[in-house]
Amino acid sequence: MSDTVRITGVHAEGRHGVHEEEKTRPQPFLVDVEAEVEAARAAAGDDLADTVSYADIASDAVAVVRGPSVDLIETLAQRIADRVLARGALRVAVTVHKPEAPVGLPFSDASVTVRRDGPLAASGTIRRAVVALGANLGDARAALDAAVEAVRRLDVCVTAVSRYARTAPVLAPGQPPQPDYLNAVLTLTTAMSPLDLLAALQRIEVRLGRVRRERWGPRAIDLDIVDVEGVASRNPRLTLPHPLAAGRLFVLEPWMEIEPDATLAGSPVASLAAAAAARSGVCA
Ligand code: PH2
Ligand code: MG
Ligand code: MG
Repeated sequence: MSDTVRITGVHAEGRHGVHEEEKTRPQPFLVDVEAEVEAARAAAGDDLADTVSYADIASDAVAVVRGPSVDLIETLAQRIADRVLARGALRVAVTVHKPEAPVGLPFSDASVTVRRDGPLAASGTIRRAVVALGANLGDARAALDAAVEAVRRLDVCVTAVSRYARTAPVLAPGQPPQPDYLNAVLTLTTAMSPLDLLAALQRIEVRLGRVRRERWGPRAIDLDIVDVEGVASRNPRLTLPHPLAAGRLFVLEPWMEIEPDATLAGSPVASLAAAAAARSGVCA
């Protein structure tokens, strides 16, 4: 479920069209945009920084319409969609109207609508993803085994699974003690969208007995998407790369074992691991 930020009838003059005359004499274009966003955090905190501003969308539309001349309103709509997706929208629909197009017959409006998925919602491109597994309740080894098996049954190809490492729990200040974790990392390729992969991993967590009690509480199984090739997201439902992974040895070390040359947001995982180990006073 997501929310919609909508602005309609954004007006600007532009020089777009197939006919030579259209490239010199400006004519009006009107733009409607529907951006799918996750507005719950913005609404809870009353903070514009957590959503996409309709004013920014309007300035995207105006910039494209006033920008370089193109033949097609499809191209304008695509360019506006790209800009709105870059602002963090999950999906977008952009309609460009050209009410004074030189049609040569009476008409009231000509328009094109394009609908585009942002990287979190887009499926159909095969991408590599990194998933971190952790468990510290019950039979953790059996839980990791079952989770890996369940992931293999998704529409994915599991390309590597690390060894299982026993790790001390990383806790928030003041949190009561917890049993040690068993952690692992796996890599996979999939054409599922990152959001569909997230939903599938959450179903596996539920089937394996996960209950959500408290943040960072002990858990029967935890499956976190650490990284998806080519995707950066600040969406609260799925932030990519995982915002804490760069400092977590229990993710970096198993990951390095299966992908020694991996990078996370541009930094080699090996150097991140060395830095995290130095901070924790452990020899890497
Ligand atoms: N996961 C947490 C919090 N702390 N500590 C270890 N060692 N391993 C984890 O997987 C882990 C943690 C929240 O997901
Ligand atoms: Mg986690
Ligand atoms: Mg998790």
